[in-house]
Amino acid sequence: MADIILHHYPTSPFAEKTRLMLGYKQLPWKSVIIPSIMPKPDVVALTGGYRKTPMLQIGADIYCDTALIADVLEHLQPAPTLYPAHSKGMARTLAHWADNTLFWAAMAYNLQPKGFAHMFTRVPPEAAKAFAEDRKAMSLGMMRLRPADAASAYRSYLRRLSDMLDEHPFLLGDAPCITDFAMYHPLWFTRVNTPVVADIFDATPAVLAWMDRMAAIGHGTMEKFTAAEAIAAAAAAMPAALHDEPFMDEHGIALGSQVTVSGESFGLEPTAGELIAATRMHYTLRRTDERAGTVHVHFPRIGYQLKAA
Ligand SMILES: N[C@@H](CCC(=O)N[C@@H](CS)C(=O)NCC(=O)O)C(=O)O
Repeated sequence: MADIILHHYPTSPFAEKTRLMLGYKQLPWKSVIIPSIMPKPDVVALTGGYRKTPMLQIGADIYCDTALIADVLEHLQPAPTLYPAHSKGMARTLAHWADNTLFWAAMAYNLQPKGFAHMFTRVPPEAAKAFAEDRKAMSLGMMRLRPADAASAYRSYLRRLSDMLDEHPFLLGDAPCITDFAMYHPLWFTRVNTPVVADIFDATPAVLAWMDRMAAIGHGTMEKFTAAEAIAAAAAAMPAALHDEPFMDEHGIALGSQVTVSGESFGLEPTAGELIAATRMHYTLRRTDERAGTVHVHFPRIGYQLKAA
């Protein structure tokens, strides 16, 4: 199999979710560090527009969104599973809640002025300003929680997580599953990137102990790789054969049409290409880039809009 290449940056919570899943599955990976704000020409050469972090590349296949990346890793290495048979519906549903509701409450709390100032202390003021402006543009039209409301919500969510840990070491049982990885990363951000506001954990020591167990999973075996090497790897590879799953049309858009796929909120940059698969859970677009050659870009259906170009 071609190398697993993760395009990410150290402080990204969704990247931490993915690094830990790679560690959990003991899948060796190559690390390409990408910018945290636009422009990201090397990312866009591969994705065709999608700019969120992280993104996973295997040869000429590009996987956007950590919900899809989790499915890809599960397929490559089924054990240990992210989706235990007895709770897979619940595990995915709770993970989706964590990646959305918990994530935004935690981030509004983390990036309150005190947290933001801590994160950017060693960075020139222009860089902090550029980061704030990039994220403001990404969240146009989104309802953002004010820090005080975020603090109350986050505190309640932490108590609920603590209750879930009363009877077992991980959220849904004796081993971590997709719910643990999705609930962990926004809390990791508080602890590691904005420790000045991490006293919110004082009331829930069971959550801190669970976070220690999650951190102990580690990131597995990683090797550094450059963006140029990753783009050359895409150019040298053929996209993998598509899975033999039926085409499911919900939009009246035929296979072979030129389409765009974009996020529903936060970072709406579209990827354009030919729709070559639309399965129960995923879309695949074929596109050709000057540097990366022909690539297949994959998205989950949930959270993304498919439109005729
Ligand atoms: N639903 C996406 C969310 C990804 C996301 O929002 N990532 C943040 C960083 S953790 C991001 O893209 N920030 C802007 C950027 O990195 O350009 C996923 O699961 O991958």
